[in-house]
Amino acid sequence: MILLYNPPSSAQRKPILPCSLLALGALLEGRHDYAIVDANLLGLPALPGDTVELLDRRIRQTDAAILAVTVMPGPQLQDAVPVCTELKRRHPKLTIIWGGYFPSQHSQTVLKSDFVDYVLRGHSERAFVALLDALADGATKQQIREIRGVCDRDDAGQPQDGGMPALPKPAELPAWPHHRVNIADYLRPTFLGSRTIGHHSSYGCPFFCGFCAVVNMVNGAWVPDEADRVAATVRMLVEQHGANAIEFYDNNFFVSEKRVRHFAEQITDLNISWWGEGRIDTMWKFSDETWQAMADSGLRMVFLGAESGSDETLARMNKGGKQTVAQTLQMAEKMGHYGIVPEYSFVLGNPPNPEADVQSTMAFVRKVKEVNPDTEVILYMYTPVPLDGTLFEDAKQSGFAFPETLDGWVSDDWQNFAQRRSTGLPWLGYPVQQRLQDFERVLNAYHPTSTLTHLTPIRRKVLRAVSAWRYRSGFHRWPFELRALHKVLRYRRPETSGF
Ligand code: B12
Ligand code: SF4
Repeated sequence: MILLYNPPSSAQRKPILPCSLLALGALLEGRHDYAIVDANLLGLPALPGDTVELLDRRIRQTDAAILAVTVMPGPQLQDAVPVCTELKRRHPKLTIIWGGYFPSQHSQTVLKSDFVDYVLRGHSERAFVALLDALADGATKQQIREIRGVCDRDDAGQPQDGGMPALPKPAELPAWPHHRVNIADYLRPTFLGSRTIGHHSSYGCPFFCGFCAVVNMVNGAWVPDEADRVAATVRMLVEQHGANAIEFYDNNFFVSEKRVRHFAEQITDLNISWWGEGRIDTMWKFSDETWQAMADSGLRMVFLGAESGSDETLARMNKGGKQTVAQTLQMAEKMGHYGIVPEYSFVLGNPPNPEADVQSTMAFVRKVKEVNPDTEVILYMYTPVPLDGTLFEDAKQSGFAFPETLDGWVSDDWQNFAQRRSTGLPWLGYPVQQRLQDFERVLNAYHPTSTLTHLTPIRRKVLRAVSAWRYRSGFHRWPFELRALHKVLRYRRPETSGF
């Protein structure tokens, strides 16, 4: 028996469909005996003590020999480290395998800890099956090492890098085994609909933005599932499970206009809402017919990397050289025309001059709001990912270095870092961070967004009236009155929202 484990990924939300584990499970069906264990269903907060007992019980009940864990940086890592340490102590023969974004980027650091036996890097469902087959067949260490993507330790205990496996093509993979989970557990109320569920329809992204963790997972490759198959899955989720809204977690759902248009046309009759992530310069080229088809099919909001209010910074971020701030403004206007909310994400505080960067982007955000006040604005602090030849080099020159052990990664400072809330980055003084938070508070009070469906028109007017002098004068500091108002009206998006 193989247990596929999803550590707690959010302290505040209803559980999100564990897509990573469903993608792995799809290839195990009929081949290996497995079960999905999702700590997010335990009720909150699920502490490492609770999840150890949950897994310990399941291991004993099923006589499991393998525990495969999906690990994102942040809370999942914070659970996975103590939980796997303890389970290895209790079950020394249990083989522990880690995969997902964190171990893909930091495989060597993970393997310095002896409780993880194997790390699989990248989109590794095929490599995972090959490893399980090899373990079941009693393969030698050397044979296992030949499977691309599998990282382990050599005889001297030194971590070995197995490289990235070839990117599987979703169109050639079996459908996800949705029957392995109780879909009703994952239907959540969001602004999109009362029964929202997630899906994922492509791997990778053809771009190379210098701050993005996707780049070294896929190296510029983008492989989609077919529009027909994606539409059929959505139809199944709606008709069989009562979903009325879909969130697409693809890194870049909108790469192919043809695929998007075809998909949109296929789901229009379902009368649902949907959301996905895209690029401004790509979608800018979509025809009016495609925009109309997307709007008609229920596209309510698109998460777009606006990133910065300066063309120079966009170029330094390697946004592809085609996206400009002028285009960002025009896009906000265009989307307003189609009734689709732009959800603009900005990456601020970039080295080498974070102060100026924050300042210019804050000014630009105000312009965006003038063009389309419904625009959602998400402000992230620049958080380096290990990507050579990019902003990461500037970060390293400022004295930045990743922790070299898992214990380092689970410390409070690095947890904040992983969740893009760090105040301890060498190039970033705390005042910059504070200034940004104060600005966000004023901005969201003056322009409460349309996705905050609980805010009545009267409450919106109150928020605007109270914050108007700050917004107009640009004095955002010490917004105590807005902090108090937030407690009553909950007008800000949760701190951890967005991906
Ligand atoms: C949905 C999602 C979430 C959900 C939780 C999902 C869950 N598992 O419960 C929520 C909203 C809670 C979330 C939160 C966060 N997320 Co998130 N999230 C995503 C998102 C959009 C989709 C993940 C997904 O389901 N993908 C679909 C599956 C099929 O792909 P996959 O996960 O990559 O899995 C494949 C491989 O990685 C691998 N694999 C994965 N796990 C395993 C395990 C084993 C054993 C093996 C062999 C292989 C394997 O094989 C899979 C199949 O190919 C991704 C972006 C993306 N498109 O992937 C970001 C992403 C993973 N998140 C990210 C981040 C930063 C966060 C946060 C830290 C953000 C924050 N501000 O706090 C938080 C905290 C994370 C945590 N709580 O631990 C980053 C990670 C960046 C990085 N530096 O590594 C990503 C890449 C977004 C981005 N572009 O920056 N997230
Ligand atoms: S377009 Fe988005 S997903 Fe693609 S590399 Fe840039 S930030 Fe990453």
